[in-house]
Amino acid sequence: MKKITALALMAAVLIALTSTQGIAQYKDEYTISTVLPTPFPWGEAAERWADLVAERSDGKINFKVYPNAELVSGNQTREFPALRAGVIDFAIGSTINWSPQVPELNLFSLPFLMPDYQAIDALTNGEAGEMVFEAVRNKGVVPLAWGENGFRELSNSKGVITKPSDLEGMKIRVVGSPLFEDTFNALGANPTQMSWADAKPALSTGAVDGQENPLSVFNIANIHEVGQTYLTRWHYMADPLIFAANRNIWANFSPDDKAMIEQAAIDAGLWEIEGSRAAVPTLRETIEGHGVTVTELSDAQRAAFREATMSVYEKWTPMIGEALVETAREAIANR
Ligand code: X2X
Repeated sequence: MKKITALALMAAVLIALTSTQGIAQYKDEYTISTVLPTPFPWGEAAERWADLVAERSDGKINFKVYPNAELVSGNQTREFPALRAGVIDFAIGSTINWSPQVPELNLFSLPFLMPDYQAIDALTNGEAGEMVFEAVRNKGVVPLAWGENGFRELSNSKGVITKPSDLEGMKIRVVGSPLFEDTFNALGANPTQMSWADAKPALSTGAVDGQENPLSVFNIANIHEVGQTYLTRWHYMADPLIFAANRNIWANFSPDDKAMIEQAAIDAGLWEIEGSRAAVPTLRETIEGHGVTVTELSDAQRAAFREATMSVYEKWTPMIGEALVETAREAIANR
């Protein structure tokens, strides 16, 4: 009798201990949402994260990647709310797609703010990056690490673009935040917002004349096949990717597993950033090999685009936050 009571007590203590430490119950599978699948760098980053977590947990924690924003029926700007609500456990999201819910993420979309990779790194690895992560946290999602979709370049089916007036009246597919509509309106173009799932069909029917995406996306999605034979490398903005977790899912992991999952995200992110940057020269050659006219802008030509989009800064700086934009500018100036 006494033995049974002692055993029952021990069992009760064990249950209490495991639940306060949050290691009571792990799910059989955790979802990771992405917009792009493999072999896009974004999809590769997610697979890498899943592999590292499986390996480092000896198979105990199982992540499964759901690309094409399929957990939100392809509607990529609904990914963040779904992650916050727990419809999705983890995600690697573009700052563009999450910016409708986290206005601070529009920082990276300010046209011609970041001239080079060092500028991106100065933001993500510095105080500005911390401020952005804090904003994500305040919206109820746990940010873990950075990745990168890449500098977004402009393609179209009509002709070479070297100056704002070349964009006059052109129908351009844009994504996510209304900031993009302001940028393209400022340039005299005719922007149309649509999801990535709708972009290629719209390009192939000629419903739109152009689009903007990193070279990796242009090449892997074979955008040259839908009449996009002119590409201008204007590097007007780059969208970092954020590895993140649902808050309740995150709270349920033990401290050791949290540290492991976060480190795996950091490692997968660094690997992806390095790989996608290194691929750019080859991508450029491949795209030219497909008969696409690739135009590089001089600094003076870029300055003309920058000048033409200054109104975007005026309108969006208050929404992003004066302090954040200032911190970012300083970090870029001192990079
Ligand atoms: O929709 C796009 O253009 C894409 C795939 O680059 C993003 O999700 C931001």
